[in-house]
Amino acid sequence: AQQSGATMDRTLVTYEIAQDVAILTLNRPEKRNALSDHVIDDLESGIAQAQGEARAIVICGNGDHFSAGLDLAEHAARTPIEGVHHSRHWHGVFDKLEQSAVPAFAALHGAVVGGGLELAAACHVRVADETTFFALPEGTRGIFVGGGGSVRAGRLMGVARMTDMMLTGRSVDARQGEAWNLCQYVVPAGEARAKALELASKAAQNAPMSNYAIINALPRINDMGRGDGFFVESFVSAMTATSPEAEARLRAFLEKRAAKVARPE
Ligand code: 1HE
Repeated sequence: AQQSGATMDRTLVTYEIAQDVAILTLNRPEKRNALSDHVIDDLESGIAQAQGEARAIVICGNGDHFSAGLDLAEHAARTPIEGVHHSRHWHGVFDKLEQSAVPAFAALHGAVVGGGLELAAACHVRVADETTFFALPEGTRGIFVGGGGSVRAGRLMGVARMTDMMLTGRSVDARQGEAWNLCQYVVPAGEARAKALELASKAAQNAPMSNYAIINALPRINDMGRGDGFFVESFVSAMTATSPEAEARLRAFLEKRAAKVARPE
């Protein structure tokens, strides 16, 4: 399954794996990659498949936009309790991504809107190209976030900015998004996927235990009080440092066989 370039077509989310990185591409460009139930199901199975065979994930979108968010055509038909289950299902799928065994890198361009931003926020690193714009138009549509946005996007940018975005429906460009912590990188138009792949390939070479600790321990510790955080950190630290892989990597550095930390480019 790890063959370079091996592909497996899903209808609405394509899956390919190359050099240990699974690339999940939202593939519904005619509807601007709106997240229908079908898209969420395909995303779920792609995330599950990546757990077994990839060391990092890249999520990107086909066409001119990353994602227009919730499929508004499907939304209208739900009863209140169906709406609760729908939202909880998104939570489950996005949790699988955020609490994945391997890190996820979002490659963003064009609209990163509503549920599209919630999906991006469940990834660990976001790379936006200059065409990217972020928005939370839920207020103008008469609805609310339901894909974990009030928790994840709110923690990323802060509740005041998120409140403003939801009340006014304003769009935030890539640079502003970077300043607001909605993305960690801004690259020229058309280069987000390549940059995300480069970063994912780099992260894929880390010790799996370190990557697991980074993506699973950090958000949990962030939700804890200081004392609990320090306590949990000491255990995660001791567990990772005594793994055989850590010992080999530390020895490699001391024997001058490992790369030094590079100066910023
Ligand atoms: C859609 C959707 C959608 C496009 N659901 N069909 N999201 C929104 O409120 C964003 C709504 N979409 C837009 O504002 C624009 O489509 C875009 C700025 C993203 C892109 O504009 P553009 O000019 O490239 O495309 P378009 O012509 O508006 O859309 C092309 C087609 O996609 C068109 O369908 P067609 O049959 O007329 O060709 C659109 O109707 C369709 N389309 N976006 C369904 N979102 C778990 S809670 C999460 C809550 C939310 O995500 S709220 C945010 C919803």
